[in-house]
Amino acid sequence: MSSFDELIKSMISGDRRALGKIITLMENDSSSSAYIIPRIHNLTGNAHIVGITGPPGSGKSSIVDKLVSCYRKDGLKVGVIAIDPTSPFTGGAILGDRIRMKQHYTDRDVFIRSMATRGNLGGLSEATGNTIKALDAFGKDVIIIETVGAGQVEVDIVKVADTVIVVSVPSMGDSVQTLKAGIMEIGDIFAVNKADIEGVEKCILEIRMMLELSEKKEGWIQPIIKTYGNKDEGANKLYEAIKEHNKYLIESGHNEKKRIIRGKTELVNILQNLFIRNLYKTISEEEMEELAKKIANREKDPYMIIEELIPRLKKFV
Ligand SMILES: Nc1nc2c(ncn2[C@@H]2O[C@H](COP(=O)(O)OP(=O)(O)OP(=O)(O)O)[C@@H](O)[C@H]2O)c(=O)[nH]1
Ligand SMILES: [Mg+2]
Repeated sequence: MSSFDELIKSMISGDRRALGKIITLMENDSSSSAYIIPRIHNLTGNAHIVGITGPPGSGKSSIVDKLVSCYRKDGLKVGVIAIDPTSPFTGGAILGDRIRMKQHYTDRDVFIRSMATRGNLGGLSEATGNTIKALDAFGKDVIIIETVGAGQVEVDIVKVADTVIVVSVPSMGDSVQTLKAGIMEIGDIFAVNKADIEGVEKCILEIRMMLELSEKKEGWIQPIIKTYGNKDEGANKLYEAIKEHNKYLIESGHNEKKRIIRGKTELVNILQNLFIRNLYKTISEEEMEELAKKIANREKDPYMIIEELIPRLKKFV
């Protein structure tokens, strides 16, 4: 039996250290994923995947901490993936998560994992997808993914999550406007956090107005819930709304549709990464630089170059 098989076996039997190792292996090296995923794929598809996104500092981790307590009260096993696009090297926000969720770090039925994006979106999606699979195969009932609402990542979350919570805070002013671009459509539930500070009703009104203008979800009215990340109040309502949304997904058959979208996303992500990796194996950084210079000084155009490169790229398409 290979050491990978041993590790997979240990993970399936509930060894948290093995789970951590497997996630690291898959994060660092795609060929590990190509070995591990086929051996765990059949054990996945049971967890409810919840995405939570919103501006930096809006209280996402504080809310996750409260939600984890709700799940644990019901005896459910929880996985948390905190994606940190802001500080790949300093680990600042990761440290913040550790402080925010510290009461759960010692709970054996809660597994918290932070991931830095390292500016690699495609890679992030592949790694996140594989981490979700590992947690799912490990037997987690729910997997919560926290991402800072910063561009593409928050829109991508919708492709991996069953239920998406969008967090906003009252004093955001213009930020509510920036939420508009794409984010209203992805939210299944809206949390107005820091509801203890002024302007909460105005914020709710603004969200409601924007929801009126955006595309409706068939058979689901997105609730707007006041939360207090620093107090227990509100978290229960949010928890109930998440359960309600899960019920709606199952009863309406949307769950199946989401699974198909997810399958497609997985395929595209893996293919994209495979292509990019092979591309860089085929063309050196120096050659890429030379080609880019030719485009810049109008010696050649990108399509012309690709035409020339195709014979070399053929072997992996
Ligand atoms: N007043 C008030 N402060 C809150 C509330 N919820 C969270 N905070 C505080 O807001 C700060 C940021 O909270 P986090 O939970 O770390 O926010 P986050 O969105 O996870 O932050 P990043 O992951 O860094 O984007 C912390 O100091 C919290 O204590 C709330 O409801 N009211
Ligand atoms: Mg956080």
